[in-house]
Amino acid sequence: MIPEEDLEDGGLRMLEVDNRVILPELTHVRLVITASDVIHSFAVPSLGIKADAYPGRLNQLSVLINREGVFYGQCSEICGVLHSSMPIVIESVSLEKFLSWLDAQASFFLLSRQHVSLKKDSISTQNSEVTA
Ligand SMILES: [Cu+2]
Repeated sequence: MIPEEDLEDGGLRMLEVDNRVILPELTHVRLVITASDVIHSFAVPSLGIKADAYPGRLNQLSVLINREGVFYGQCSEICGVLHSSMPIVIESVSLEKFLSWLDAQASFFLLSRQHVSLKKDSISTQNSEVTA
């Protein structure tokens, strides 16, 4: 959740998130839902979807979004003291925009992995210098 003082103009209080779920429009998508701590409920009323998220179990939903847009939801289970701080935002985009977003994400994670492996290489190089 984005704190109120960090909201941009037009941002919705208590509903904006750091990372939106980006999905393509006019495409059948299956969402696999789970939890890592307690029981939550993944609900986006404007899309007509709601599914419980249980630790150690997988639950699934199918969704077909007919248009581009932004859809807001929240956890709808009383899951703990931070229950009111669990917004969900799904952004539906065209397939072309989705694919370019996917490429950007892949590049980002690939660069991140290279950065990590470079760090590991420098660590092992340092260790071999010490042991040699
Ligand atoms: Cu929750």
